[in-house]
Amino acid sequence: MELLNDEYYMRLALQLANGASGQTGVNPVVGCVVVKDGRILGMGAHLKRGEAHAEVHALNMAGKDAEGATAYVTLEPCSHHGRTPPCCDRLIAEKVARVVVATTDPNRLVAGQGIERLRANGIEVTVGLLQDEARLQNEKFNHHIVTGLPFVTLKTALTLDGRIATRTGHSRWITGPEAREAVHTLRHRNQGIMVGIGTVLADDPELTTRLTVPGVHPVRIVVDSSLRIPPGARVLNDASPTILLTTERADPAKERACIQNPGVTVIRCGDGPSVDLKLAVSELGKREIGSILLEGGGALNGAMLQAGLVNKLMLFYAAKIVGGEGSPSAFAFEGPAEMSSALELERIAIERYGDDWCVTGYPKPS
Ligand code: AOF
Ligand code: ZN
Repeated sequence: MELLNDEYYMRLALQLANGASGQTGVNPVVGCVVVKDGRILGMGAHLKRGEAHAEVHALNMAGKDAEGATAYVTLEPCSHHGRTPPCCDRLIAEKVARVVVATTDPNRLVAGQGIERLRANGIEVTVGLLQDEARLQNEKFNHHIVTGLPFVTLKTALTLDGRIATRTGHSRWITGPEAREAVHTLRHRNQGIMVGIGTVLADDPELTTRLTVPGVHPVRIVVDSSLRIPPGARVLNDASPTILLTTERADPAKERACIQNPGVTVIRCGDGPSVDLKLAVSELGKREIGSILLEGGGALNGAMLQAGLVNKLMLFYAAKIVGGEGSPSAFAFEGPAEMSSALELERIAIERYGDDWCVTGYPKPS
């Protein structure tokens, strides 16, 4: 009976966390539910980096009644002084009797110490309930906190024959409105959105989040090895930030012109003819961009895949075939000689969006 109850409340905590997805920056999403005698006393979610953690919101709501209660938390309560005081100390101070944790915190400043401290103070702790869901929910945070690199999700719309445009370059639209709306949700859920200069030159996109409900805009990241971006490009001329990734070879005068626009940053990555993508991604990670939606053309997608910098793929297939000898493919890279060396995906999921399908997968480690 207790296990069933536990699962019910942990699911609720996961839902609370999910509601804040996309608005916590490099921080995880976390939900907390405080329960006593079959009654929910407090609920909370971490809503913004630098502001209260989930446990604090839920305990504030529960007030004095938290004594003797059970707290359900989707992530191990923190034990460190970060931007806010440790949550485990607060749970101890409120005399909570039991804490149910979905998964441990991979942040090395916590990493099991939160659980240890709760136990050392006589609190019963259960760990691992709905762990897989909880880990998946924070896959971006888990990657960034451990590697210092952003979690890169490659997203593309493509025809069944793997093309992203017709032989004339025409591409509007491959997928229908439902899939395109889903992409705007993905933009909201990533801190950065990355494209190649080819996309900017061809479409002059805004690269913002346009949803039926308001969303958070990601930082626009343009890979532009020789700063070919035109001064009038939309991504340079609105209030949202844009990062241009270029090389040491780019003309300093062009850089000066670009950074005249407020919100524009230029990062030089390597002195080769094209941007050193490994270096670029690590620079972005250092600037606390913990997640990137890669919406490249075939060349950038291919280069990022080849460099092993893609963590997840979301491929929106339309039931269309365009053929054409030169029509651009979603992945332009040399590719292996043997089928046995193809890049394989694992943990595949397929979802339907209107008339289209999204195939999600993760590159198999080679
Ligand atoms: C929790 N509950 O709701 C969250 C936790 O800089 P701070 O103070 O926001 O701390 C961020 C770190 O705290 C983050 O890297 C992760 O380890 C943990 N996040 N922990 O107990 C929460 N958001
Ligand atoms: Zn905390």
